Amino acid sequence: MKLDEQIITRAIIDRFTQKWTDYLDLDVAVVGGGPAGLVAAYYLAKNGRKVALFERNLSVGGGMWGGGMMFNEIVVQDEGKEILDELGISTHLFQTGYYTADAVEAVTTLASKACKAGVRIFNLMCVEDVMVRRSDGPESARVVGLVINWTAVEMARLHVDPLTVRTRYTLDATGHAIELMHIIVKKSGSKLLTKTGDVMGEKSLWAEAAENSTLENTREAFPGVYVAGMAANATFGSYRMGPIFGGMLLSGKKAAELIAQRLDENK
Ligand code: 48F
Repeated sequence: MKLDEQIITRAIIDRFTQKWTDYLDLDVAVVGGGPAGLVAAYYLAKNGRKVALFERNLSVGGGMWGGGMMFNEIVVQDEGKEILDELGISTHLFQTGYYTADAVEAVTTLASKACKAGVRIFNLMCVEDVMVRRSDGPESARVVGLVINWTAVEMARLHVDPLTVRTRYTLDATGHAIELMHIIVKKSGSKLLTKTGDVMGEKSLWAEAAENSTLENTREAFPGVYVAGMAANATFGSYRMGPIFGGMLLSGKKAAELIAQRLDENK
């Protein structure tokens, strides 16, 4: 078969443009494609919501590829195993209450499930700002959109203006960096829904306390913006957990349930 480079080029540009324009107005924008963001996006899309996930890196998976210290195995507890079972990711009992999974199988399966459920993943794009609107209603300020640019622009420090997407809800799943929360505090002049009104910051490693608090901290942290995964603990001032991933998976699922409920209430 003869191949025409012009057709290949046109196919890529046309299809990407279509994908991008179809996803400029979202039910949920997930920022960060680590385990928490991927799980949340998967459950929301499976539930019929229009979800885009923005990931700064070339690949999604965040900190899950490397397991612990580049030993590419992850550990989950009983509750986390249930989510891996549901997704069809193989787990192996290590000893009572502790299971392992291959980190590469976990990331690739999760990413594949998310795509097939309808999540549009935009990799190589970073969220560099938010759009906040004020009203006289109960939520005086609310995030209504995200400001997006290519990672390459960010890395090269080029002066290139970004583009935007509109979204009903946003999930900050940016991990330890909690990038959206910092941007909101710095730029909106509003307080977060934390005890101090500010980003409370992450504490040192304590697996058990951190895993338990991740779920409690998975909630709305600013009107319209939820936090999940490590971002939840870092926002609300709890511990890091190290290479145990049950909390990340459960947090993603809980964030999806909470946001779906809000979308239903505000139909
Ligand atoms: O760090 P990450 O894996 O977050 P997570 O889902 O999971 C944390 C664990 O990996 C591990 C842990 C628990 O076992 O402590 O660290 O909470 O994934 C966060 C993703 O967000 C992307 C980043 O590249 C990474 O893949 N990210 C961060 N900021 C932005 C972003 C941004 N502004 N725009 C787009 N992507």
